[in-house]
Amino acid sequence: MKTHAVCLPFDSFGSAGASEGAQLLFDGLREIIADAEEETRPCRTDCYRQKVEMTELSFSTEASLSRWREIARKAIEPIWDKEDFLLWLAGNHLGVAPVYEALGPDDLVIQFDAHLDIYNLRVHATTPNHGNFILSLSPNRPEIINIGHRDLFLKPESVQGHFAATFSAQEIHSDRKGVLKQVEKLCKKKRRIVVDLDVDVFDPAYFPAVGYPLPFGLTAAQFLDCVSWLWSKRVCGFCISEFIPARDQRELSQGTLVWLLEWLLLKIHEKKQAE
Ligand SMILES: [Mn+2]
Repeated sequence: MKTHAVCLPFDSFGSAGASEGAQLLFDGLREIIADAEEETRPCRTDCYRQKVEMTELSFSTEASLSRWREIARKAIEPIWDKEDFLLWLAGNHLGVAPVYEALGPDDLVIQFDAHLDIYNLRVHATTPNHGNFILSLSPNRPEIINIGHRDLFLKPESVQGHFAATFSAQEIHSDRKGVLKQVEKLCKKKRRIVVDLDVDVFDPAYFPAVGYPLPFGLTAAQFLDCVSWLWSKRVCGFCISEFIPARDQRELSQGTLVWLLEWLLLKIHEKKQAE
């Protein structure tokens, strides 16, 4: 089993500057892989040597930009056909829509996001963007669970039907284990699971490099605990989006994500080696 890292530096229709985030993470991953290849002493990173393939998608022409969703989806399907792991580094959250579209109703996306991306209020655009893209997905889409939102606008009846369940950051703060037990139940009958991290789920104190920071978010440690709890063989993909390096402070956010990438590679490959 290999990991295929795909960089989709797309940040049209929301969070301009997030494409640089996708590229910076991709460069960080390249360095991680190069270090693993060059290491001569026994090391945990041995488990992912020769196991990571990297692809950068580009939308430098008008024709390719107009077909971005289709191009992105076509990059995903062969990876899952081989039952490899998909690591999707996107610009804004809309750039993760093709991953949702490559999944079906038997699958589940567990998204960590400060926002419930179904905003259709007066001030919001009606065409697909990074804050409403869930509304633009086909009916054949996977079930979605949100963890970590801080929404103060949407009525429960507006949320129902779009999400299998939503768990606010406040619920994580007050009863993380209780939330995770409920999520575990929802995972049970699902064929494949994708973890989708919109980095604004983090509290801005831990992760300032986002376009739309909201307070009272998750700590990096809480996020890591949630992902560890949810991890299983059925997790076939991990997405990261909305990282805007220009807003970072002392490379705090960048450091968090690069460490997370190394942790993920071990999570994906170390167990496989031991089995
Ligand atoms: Mn968000």
